[in-house]
Amino acid sequence: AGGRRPVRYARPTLAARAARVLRDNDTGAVITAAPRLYPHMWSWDAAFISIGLARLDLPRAVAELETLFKAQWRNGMVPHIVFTDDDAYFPGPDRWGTDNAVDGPRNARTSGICQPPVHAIAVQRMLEIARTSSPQDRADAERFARSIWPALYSWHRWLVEYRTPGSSGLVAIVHGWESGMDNSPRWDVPYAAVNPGEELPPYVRKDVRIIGDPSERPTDKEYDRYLWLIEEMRRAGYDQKEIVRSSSFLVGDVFITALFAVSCDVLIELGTEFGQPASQLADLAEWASRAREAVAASCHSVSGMARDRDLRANRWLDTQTIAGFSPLLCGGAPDEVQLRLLSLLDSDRWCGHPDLLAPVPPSVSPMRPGFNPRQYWRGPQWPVVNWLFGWAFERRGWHERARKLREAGLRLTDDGAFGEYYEPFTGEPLGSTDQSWTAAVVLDWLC
Ligand code: 9WN
Repeated sequence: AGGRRPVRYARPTLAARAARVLRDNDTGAVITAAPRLYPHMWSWDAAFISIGLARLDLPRAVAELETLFKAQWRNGMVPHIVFTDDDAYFPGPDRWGTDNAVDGPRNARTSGICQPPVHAIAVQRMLEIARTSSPQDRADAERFARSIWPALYSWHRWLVEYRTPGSSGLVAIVHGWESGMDNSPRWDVPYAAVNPGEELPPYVRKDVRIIGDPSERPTDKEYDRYLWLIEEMRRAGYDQKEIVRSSSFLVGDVFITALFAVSCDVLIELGTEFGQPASQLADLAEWASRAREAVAASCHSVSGMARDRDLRANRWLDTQTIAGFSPLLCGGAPDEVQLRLLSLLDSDRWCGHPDLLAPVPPSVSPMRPGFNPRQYWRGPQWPVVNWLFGWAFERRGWHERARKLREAGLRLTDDGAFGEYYEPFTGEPLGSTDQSWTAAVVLDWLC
């Protein structure tokens, strides 16, 4: 499959280019998720960015996560966007209307929802990196891991207290944006029940003006629903209990639940090392085990794939996407299910598909109806998702599998464009280029 793209950078050059992307996207205050499309700080992007930055400039990496956590809501939520003054992105802070939210932060303008809890993972990775670089980095990273721990704990507690409703044990989302996989077919059924009211205030999208080919982005119909959910939350004054009680979208997200389980484990490791309160460590252990059980209980009896659950309609969502492999991230599924998932991941339905440029798992299997190789979370490969599986496999002791994913990720991104996502067959970078988190994971793979 080689040679379909004109440029393949050698590794040192690729690393230098990745470093430059992070430097160029630094406004001085934050590192934006991408230069034009995303001129703000995104929650899970910031976590990955800090991992990449830890190699280049540890104090800058620390500052990035500190900025994010300074915008943490007083109830513990880490907001999905911390806004800069740039107004090139829609919806901006005025449309979110969180300024007067009871639990909102005082010193930052933010969105009113969250994103996947990968921050503990980032802190631990930063620490590992700093320990191999210099005594100064090591001391700074240890100080940081100790000081950020209570904020990470309260973020996890928020997910349990406000976002684990009902008996499924899955962490629930109230907007597809919270999943980080905005328009994944995972959400098609629950979104079909979201009916934008007449009162939806008019709006103009800015993303499609920046991305030359609008078909790489979600549709207008999808955007109406995204905006309608914001409208509902605004009206509820961002009162979480009320939103979970009444919003038209409430889905147990199995991918977030798996990340939550493993992030709780990581937080326990950090907390044990840095002498955090035993009662909080015990909470985390209980949360991790409940989350793991929920992920295992979601697995389909035939395919083994983990499933999201529509908590409004009370039914499993059988759409098969990359999120179906969630049990591989956190463990806890029966061995036999895990083996089935691993062989499915290797099969021609996923990473073993003969036409892939690089064996990186696509967001949706190329063999599924509805697979679209160019549209956002409906088919393209996302380097960060590949990083997460590689990181988890390494942690689980599956070194050879982790190495293969790393190599595949580097093959996909060696064009040096740092695409937001990639067309799986041609390797064409799609969406934004110079995307910060892509540059960050490439740096982590290379070093
Ligand atoms: C909405 C920033 C973010 C990522 C998400 C990705 C995309 C935003 C958008 O960009 O979402 O949050 O406007 O499309 O889906 O995962 O964090 O990179």
